[in-house]
Amino acid sequence: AMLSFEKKYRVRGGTLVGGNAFDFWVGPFYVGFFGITAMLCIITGIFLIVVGAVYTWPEAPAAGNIFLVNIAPPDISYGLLQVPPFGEGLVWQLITICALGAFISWALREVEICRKLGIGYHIPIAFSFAIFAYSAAVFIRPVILGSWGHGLTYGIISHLDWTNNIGYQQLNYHYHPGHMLAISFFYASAFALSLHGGVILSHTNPKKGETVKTAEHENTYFRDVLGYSIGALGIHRLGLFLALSAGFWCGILNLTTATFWTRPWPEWWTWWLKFPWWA
Ligand code: UQ2
Repeated sequence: AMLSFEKKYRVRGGTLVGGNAFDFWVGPFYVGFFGITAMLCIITGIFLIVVGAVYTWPEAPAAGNIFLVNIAPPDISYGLLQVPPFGEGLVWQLITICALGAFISWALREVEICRKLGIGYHIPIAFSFAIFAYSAAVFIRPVILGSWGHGLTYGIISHLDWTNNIGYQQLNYHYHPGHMLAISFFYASAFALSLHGGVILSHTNPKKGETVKTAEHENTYFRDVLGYSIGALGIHRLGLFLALSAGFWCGILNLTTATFWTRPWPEWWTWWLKFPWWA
């Protein structure tokens, strides 16, 4: 069933591509040109994952165990331009194209919906940070290093092994400043969301017979505890910043590993020790 306000906002316009041609809904879902391209990429991608999993099955030592399925990029020796056999990397490349096609289509469909509603582009911009983090692992870093073989492998256990391997290739990942920043932003995101979720529920869910509290209660609470309230709008700006920073530094972490810095990560910190007042 369509909600009363949905009908009101189902208006023509705001499309980036295709004019009125794909400007329609299927049930609750807005379609648009990018809804079509997203569906094509999703269906093709899922089909290729299934085919790729079956095709590369003999490589799973205990056949039948989904945890061991691994769809790997081509061998590093193929570089960026040589085409590998289907089961030895081409299927990984095709899946990656479908994934990027689906993610980018989804972001652009979000843009069309924002335009339709006349709201800001915050959501597609936010999603683009996630697309950036994924592209860093499967596209940008392999291009910087000159071979698709450096891409993230697809599999439940295998992607953990891949992460472990490139992480400890440079002695200790935890000394990577990008890793430190990404982790810190993940922690800060969880902290901010727990404060925000807590304060919202605490004043909008009163005991039976009591009234819902106000924005002044929220402000007063944090001023009592911390001497500072960031405000109702501020907490959402901060939340978006913290969350986007986490994804952003994940991507930077990936791109700087074994590319611009090839020595052990603990050695990166020698600039710190070279300060004149400590030297
Ligand atoms: C706040 C406020 C909210 C909130 C929260 C705060 C009324 C409903 C959670 C408190 C947040 C602060 C002081 C920032 C903390 C900093 C980090 C890095 C987590 O003031 O305004 O609105 O939900």
